[in-house]
Amino acid sequence: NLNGYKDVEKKKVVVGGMFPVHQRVTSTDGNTSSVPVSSGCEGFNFRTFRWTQTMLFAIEEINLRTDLLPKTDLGYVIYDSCFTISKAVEGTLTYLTGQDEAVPNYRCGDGAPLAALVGAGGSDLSIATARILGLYHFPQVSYFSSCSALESKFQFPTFLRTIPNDVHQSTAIAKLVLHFGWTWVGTIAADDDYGKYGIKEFKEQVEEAGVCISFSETLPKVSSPEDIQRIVDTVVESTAKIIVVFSSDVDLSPLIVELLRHNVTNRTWIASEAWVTSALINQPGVSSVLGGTLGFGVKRANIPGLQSYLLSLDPYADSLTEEFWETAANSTLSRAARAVPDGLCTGKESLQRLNSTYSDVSQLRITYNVYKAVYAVAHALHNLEHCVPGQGPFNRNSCAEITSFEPWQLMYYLKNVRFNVPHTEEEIFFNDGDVDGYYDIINWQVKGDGELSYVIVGSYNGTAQPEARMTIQNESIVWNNEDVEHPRSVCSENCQPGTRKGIRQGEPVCCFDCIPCADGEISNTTNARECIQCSEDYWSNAVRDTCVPKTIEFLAFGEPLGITLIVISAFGALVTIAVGVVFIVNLGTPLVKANDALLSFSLLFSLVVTFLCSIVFLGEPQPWSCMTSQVALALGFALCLSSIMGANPGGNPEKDKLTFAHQRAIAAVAVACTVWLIILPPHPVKNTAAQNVKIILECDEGSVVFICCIFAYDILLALLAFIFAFIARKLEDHLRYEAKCVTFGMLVFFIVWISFVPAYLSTRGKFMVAVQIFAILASSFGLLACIFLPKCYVLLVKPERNTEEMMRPRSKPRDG
Ligand code: TCR
Repeated sequence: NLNGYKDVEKKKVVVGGMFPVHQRVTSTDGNTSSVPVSSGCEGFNFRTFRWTQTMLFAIEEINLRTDLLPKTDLGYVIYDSCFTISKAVEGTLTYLTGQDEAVPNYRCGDGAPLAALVGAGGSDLSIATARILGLYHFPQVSYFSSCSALESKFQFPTFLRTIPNDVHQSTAIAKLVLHFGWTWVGTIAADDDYGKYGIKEFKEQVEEAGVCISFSETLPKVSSPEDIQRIVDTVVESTAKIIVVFSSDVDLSPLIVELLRHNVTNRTWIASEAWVTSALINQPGVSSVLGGTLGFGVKRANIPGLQSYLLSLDPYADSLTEEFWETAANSTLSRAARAVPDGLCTGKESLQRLNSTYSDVSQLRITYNVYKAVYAVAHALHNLEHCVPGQGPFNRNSCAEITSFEPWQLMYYLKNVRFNVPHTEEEIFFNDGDVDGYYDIINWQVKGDGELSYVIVGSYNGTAQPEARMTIQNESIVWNNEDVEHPRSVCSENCQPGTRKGIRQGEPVCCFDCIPCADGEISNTTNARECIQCSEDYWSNAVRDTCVPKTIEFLAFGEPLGITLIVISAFGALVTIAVGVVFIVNLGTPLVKANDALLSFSLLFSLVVTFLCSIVFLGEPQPWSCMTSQVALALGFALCLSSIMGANPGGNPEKDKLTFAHQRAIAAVAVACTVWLIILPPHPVKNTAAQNVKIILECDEGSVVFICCIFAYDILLALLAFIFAFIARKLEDHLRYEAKCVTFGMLVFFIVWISFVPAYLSTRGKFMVAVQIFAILASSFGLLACIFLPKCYVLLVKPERNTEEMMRPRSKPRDG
C-alpha cells in the first residue's frame, strides 16, 4: 500500500517530500486578461523520479519494520518543485496549509500531523522553502541541497541535510587542483546558489595558494544558444586545460552538447558532485570531450530490494507514474488496456528494457541520501514516540504526543537523532544540521567500446587531519590523452634558474615572462622574483645560476710569457755583465781610458739594474715588489741617462759642472723616492672594476703625480743626453762616431717609449705589465747595443785599432 495506511488502528504521521521531477516550468504566454493559473511543468527527469520512488520505498520499508515506529504508520505527500523556486514555494505553502484539493497522492485531511519535509531539490529551492518552514519551526531534511549558504542556523533554523556541505567539496576540488600543480584553471558555475557559492569558495581557496583563474563563466538557467556559444568560445580560446564546473547536470547538458559539436577535446573537467555520475551528461559519444574527467561523488551505497521495487512500479498509481510510463515508453498509456492500438502502451512493458536511468542502481548516491533522510525522520519520530513520560526533554520534563506533536518538538528529536542506516551500517547524526564531508574521487575512464565508466580513484574525508584528508591513487587515473603523465595547466612555464619573473602588465600573476639575469646577477631558484647581485669578488657564470669567483689575473713567473721575459732580462743582465768584464780586462787600453771608465761602469750598472728590475714586475704583486719595481726603474733610468749625458764626448767645458749637477739630481731623486715610499707607498690592489669576470692584481702607485714627476725627470735627462750627443756629432772623427752611436741609442730609447704609451693604454690586465717589461727590455737592449757594441767589437775583434793614435783627435775623418 503506497499511499495509505496498513493498519487502521495504527497512529498516522505524514512526511512531506519535494522533488524536482520535472526540469522546468512551461513558459506562459504572458496573457494577463484571463485568470492566472499555476504554470505546468515539463521535462520529465528519470533520475529524480527514482529518488521519489526511493522515498516511497524507504517509507514502506519503515512501515514494515517492527523495531522502528512499531505503533505508527508513515504516510507521505510529495510535491514536484520542477527545479523552480516559485514551484517549491507554492508546494511548501500547499503542504503547510493542506488546502489544495488537487494535490496528488495523499490529502492530509484526517488530522494526522505533518512530520517533516524531505526536499526540496536544488539549494536555491531549499533556501526559499527553508525560509517559510523556518517561520513555522517546521523541520526540513534535504537530500541534496548542499550549498554552504544553508549552514547558517540563524537564517535557516530548522534546516538539516544528509548531503555534505559544499564547503567540503570546494576545499576538496581546491586540494585536487593544488595536488596536481595546476595553476591556471577555468571555472564554470551554474546560475544558482549551488554554482555561485561553490565556485566562490573554490576560488578563495586556490587563489590563496597562488592559482590563477583563467576565466569564470556562468551557465544560464534558461539556456540561450548565444550564451552557450559564448562559453564554448571562451573554453576554446583559453589556454587553461583544467575546467572546474559547479553545476547541476540539467544546466550543464546544453553546454556539453555544444562542446561535442565543436569537438573541444584535450581539456580535463573537474566535476562537482551534481553531475559526476549523471546519465544526462554521460551520453554516448561524450568520451572524446569528457574522458578523463575527475569529480567528487557523495557516499555510495547499495540498497537491497530497491531495484525490484523500482521495477515493480504500478503505472496507474498516480499521475506521475503515468507520465513516467508514457515518457519512458514514448507512448500514451491506455487506461482501458484491452485493445492496444499503435502508440498506446499497456503497462506491461518491461521496465528493464524501457529506461535504464530510472532503474540503474549502480550509482546510488543522491538516492542513498533520500533514503537516509527518510530514515532520519522516522528515527526522530520513533524517539519522540518512545519518550518516557516524566523524563521528556520539554517543559517540566514532558513528552510530545505522536498524534499531536508540534513541529519544533520533532525538530528537537531530529537534531539529536543518531542511528545506523540499514544495510550499510553508516552512522548518521547531524552536527549543526550537517553531516560529515566524505567524497569519492571519481574518474571517467573510456572503456574499449567507447563508453565511459566511473572508477573510484581516491577519497576525500573532510573530518580527517588536514594532511590526511585526500588520498588519491595517481596511477589508476586515466587522463583524457594517451599520456600517463597528468596534464599540465599553467599560464607560463616556470622560470628556470638564471632568469627572473617579469610581470605582464594587466595579466594575472600566473602569466609572466622569464627575463634572463643581467651580467653579474644570478637567480638560483625557479620562479625567482629578483636576480641577486654577486658579491664583489664573484661573477655570474654563463647560465647565471651561480656566482663563481672571478679569475685572478697577474703575470706569473711560471707561464710562458713570464718565462720568456725572465729569460730575456736575465740574458740582458748577463750580456751587460759580460761587457763589464771585457772592459775590466781591457782596463788599461786606450779605448777604455778614452771613455771615462767610471761612467761606463755606472752606465753598465744602471743597465743591469733596469734589466733585473723588469723581473720584479712579474709575479703576484707584493708590497715590496710594488715599492721596488717603479723606484728601481726610475732610479735605474736616471742613473743610466745621466751617465750617458756625463759620458758625452767632446770635452765640453761645462762637463764637470754638469756631472756635479747630475750627481746632485740623482741624490735628489733618491731622496724624493724615499719620501714617496714612506708617505704614499705603492701597494698591491685588486682591480675589480676594469674587467667584470676578472680580478686584476696590480700595483697602486700611491701618487700618480709623483711617479709622473720622476719619469718626467728621466725624460728630461734623456732629452739633454740626446741634444748633447747631437751637438757632439759634429766633432772630431772618433768622437763623431761615438756621438752617432749615442744619438742612435737615444733615438731607439725615444721610439720605444713613445710607442709604449699607446700600446700600454690599449692593453688590459697582465698584458699591461708585459708591455711595460717589453719597453724596459727594448730600451735597455737598445742602449746597450748602441753604446757598447761598437766598443766591444774593437776590443774583442779588432784589438789593433785600440791604439792611442786611433783615440787621438784628428782633423780629417779616416774613412770617407
Ligand atoms: N546539490 C546541488 C544540486 C545537486 C544536483 C545533484 C542536481 C546536487 N547533486 C545531482 C542534480 C543532480 C548537489 C544544490 O543545488 O545544492
